[in-house]
Amino acid sequence: MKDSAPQTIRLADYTPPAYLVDTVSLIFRLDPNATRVTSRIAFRPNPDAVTRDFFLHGEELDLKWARIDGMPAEPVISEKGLTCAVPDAPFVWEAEVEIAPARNTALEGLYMSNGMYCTQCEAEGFRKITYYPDRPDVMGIFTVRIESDLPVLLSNGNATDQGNGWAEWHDPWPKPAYLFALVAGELVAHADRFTTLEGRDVALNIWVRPGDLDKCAFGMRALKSSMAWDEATYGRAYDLDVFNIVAVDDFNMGAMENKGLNIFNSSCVLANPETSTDADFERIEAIIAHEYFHNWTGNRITCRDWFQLCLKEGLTVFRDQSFTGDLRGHAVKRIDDAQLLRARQFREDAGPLAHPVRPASFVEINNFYTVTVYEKGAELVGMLKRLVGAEGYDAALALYFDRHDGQAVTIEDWLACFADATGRDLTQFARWYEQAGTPVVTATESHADGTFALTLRQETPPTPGQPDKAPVHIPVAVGLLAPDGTEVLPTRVLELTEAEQTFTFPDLPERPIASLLRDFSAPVILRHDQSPAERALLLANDTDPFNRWQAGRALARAALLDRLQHGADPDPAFLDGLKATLTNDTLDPAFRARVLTLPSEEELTEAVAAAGRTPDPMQIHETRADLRDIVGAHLHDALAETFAAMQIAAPYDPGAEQAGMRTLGNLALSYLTHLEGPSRARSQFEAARDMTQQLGALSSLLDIRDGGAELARFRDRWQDDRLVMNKWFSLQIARATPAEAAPLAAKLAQDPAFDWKNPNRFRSVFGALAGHPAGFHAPGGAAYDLLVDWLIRLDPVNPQTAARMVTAFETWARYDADRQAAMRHALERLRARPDLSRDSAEMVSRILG
Ligand code: B3K
Ligand code: ZN
Repeated sequence: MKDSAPQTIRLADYTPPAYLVDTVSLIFRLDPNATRVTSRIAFRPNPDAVTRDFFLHGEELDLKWARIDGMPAEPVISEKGLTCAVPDAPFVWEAEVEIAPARNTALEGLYMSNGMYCTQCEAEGFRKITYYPDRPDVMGIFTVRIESDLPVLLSNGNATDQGNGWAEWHDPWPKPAYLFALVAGELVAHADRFTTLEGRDVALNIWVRPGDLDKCAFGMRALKSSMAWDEATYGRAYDLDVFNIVAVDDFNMGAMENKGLNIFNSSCVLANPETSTDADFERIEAIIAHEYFHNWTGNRITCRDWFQLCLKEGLTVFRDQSFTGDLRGHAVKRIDDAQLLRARQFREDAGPLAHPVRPASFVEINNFYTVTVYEKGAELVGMLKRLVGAEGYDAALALYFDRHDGQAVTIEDWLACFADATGRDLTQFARWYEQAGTPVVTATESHADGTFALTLRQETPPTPGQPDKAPVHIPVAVGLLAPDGTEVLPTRVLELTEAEQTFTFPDLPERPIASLLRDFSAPVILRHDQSPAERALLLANDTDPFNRWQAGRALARAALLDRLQHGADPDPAFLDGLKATLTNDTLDPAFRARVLTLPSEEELTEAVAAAGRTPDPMQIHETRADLRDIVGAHLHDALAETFAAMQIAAPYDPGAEQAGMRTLGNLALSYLTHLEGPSRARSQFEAARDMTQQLGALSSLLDIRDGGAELARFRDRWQDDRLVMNKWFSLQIARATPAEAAPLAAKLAQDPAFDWKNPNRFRSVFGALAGHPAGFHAPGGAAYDLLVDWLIRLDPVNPQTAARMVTAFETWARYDADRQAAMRHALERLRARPDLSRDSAEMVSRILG
């Protein structure tokens, strides 16, 4: 059903619910086309309510009957839900609705995937299951009965009883409806157990289709590490007798933290060395941790309303980042997180979709599960920790868990815990949650009479709806090095709160070299002019590994930009710095690989646009390729030695040590293949014992327009493995030449294995195309038209996934007039669809402005 006029929901309009829920009993009689859902809900008036208007959300439901305290009710039904006259006292609502999971292609609510029933309720999917106050500040205790012939019937909480064709579940913890889940199917479990620090014996299961049992061991290990970590680090123990994870093939995002019953996109939980890369393993470990950590940050303490989404997401991302850092090393993790933030969040912040970490309004909340809410949200937690110190952070979190357990709260409540636990005034810090845009911090230095002075200026550019910005509270971690490379001032956190401030450092007879924004202490763009020699010195000597990498990055960016503008050859300081890093065996291979990877085309595009020029995607692509070959030639012998040194004889292990070696080995291979041709890559492909090596080799071959035969063999070998086949689709597009990318995507979209209704498969083609800047923006605009053709097809079937992919166009304004016109034209074509979803309509109109 279509909305006549999509409504804007505003944070400022929040009102408490009129009625609260004590208990909910649901009975599901499952049927693909006619599932019956009976609900029995105990309501009571909310003492804090401002109205007594009773409203239950409900969409696409066929109401069979409704009763209040046993008497027939007469609700008034609209597209959005129902209203009804109800007592001004506690009462019991009962109703039965019919829904059709098999026809639910949007994958929101109760739907089917490969014959299995599953649910996705966050944010507002529960209203497609039954009539209910579907808002996170209404928390109830759920009891669920499932009736079906399928052998495995799961819901939240603990299993209480079961028989032939039915099962009952009870979740003792009050929760909002978005955390409800149900799964029914022919599933098998990889089972294990965990004993909590409170002595609770918990049954752990990863439920999969029978053929996938050999891909569960790693996920189980990650789950147990996550449980132990949350106990050791945050003092948080698990609180039910069972923890179930289910793998589902058709899923709009990564995974979902439903209480006691996490549902995962199969690509985010299933792994084994033959089919999964090191990057897959690391991502799976992090997502399992993330969903598990939500049990406390999200479930036990939830959000008052969806504007507070970062309260659970920013914090939970921060927690999963710390977990990965503890397991795999903080330096490399910080580099990866900063790169993701810069590549994707800075881009969002700089364009028409910019919004605050806590948005003030939305049309479709699913459009706000963004890098800004998640990753910038996590950065805000990190900054708080840096400002109050590790002990202050622990005290604030202890207070948060103690004070708000069982509640649905706000960012104000969260910040109050920090203020109360540490005595710090966070009034100005709160601006980070309200103000969109990436602050630009400009640093200038002077040195006189033994005193070094550092002046920091901050400015946040205007963003849609926010023309004027106020200064934010920025922790800038700083260290100083002497010209011989020794550290003369260890890290200290400066607090930049004004538009401009000068910090002085006495007793420095020699002018020091400043290492600023160590550990990427704030999500800002730092402008700090340093000479190539100073940067090379930092690359070689900085004690802060992040800034060591950053110095190399700055050199690489400068080399690329100089070449782009003036055709200049790279500064020898850059090439020598890379060589010194590559050959320094005392450095972790994973770290060396980060330094040796040139900035992406996307990063360069951003840099060109930020300098006020119009990026030419083709020129950027070619310049980067040129520089890659120059670097490769300069480092040739070292690369060959490194490649040899990174070969591993031991059996595959997905841990950081081996993974780092394979990353560096594959990077060396890619440089070498460009220089020497296909033979090394071909041998690696032949000998590969794991997917990381196989894909690394194939990628290098495709990069030099070779590897056709290997690609065909890869397909033959993996045609029955849907997750590996996603890689087959995406890799060829990612490695295609700019001119070939769109035609190849068009061709692959006609492949019999291209199941476009499966979000993973859709993204494996069109996400890959959108992620290939020179291919997506190749002259003529074929990629724009192709993507829009497919979005027009996908939108009525799965609005959420379609709307997400519209972000491919968010950067249109930074390109030349022809590309702008072509992108606008493509978007107008989408906008003109008579039945465009609310999801995509909101995205298109925000992007076009
Ligand atoms: N909370 C879910 C995301 C739900 C997205 C709804 N469109 C996964 C996560 O962040 O853990
Ligand atoms: Zn989350």
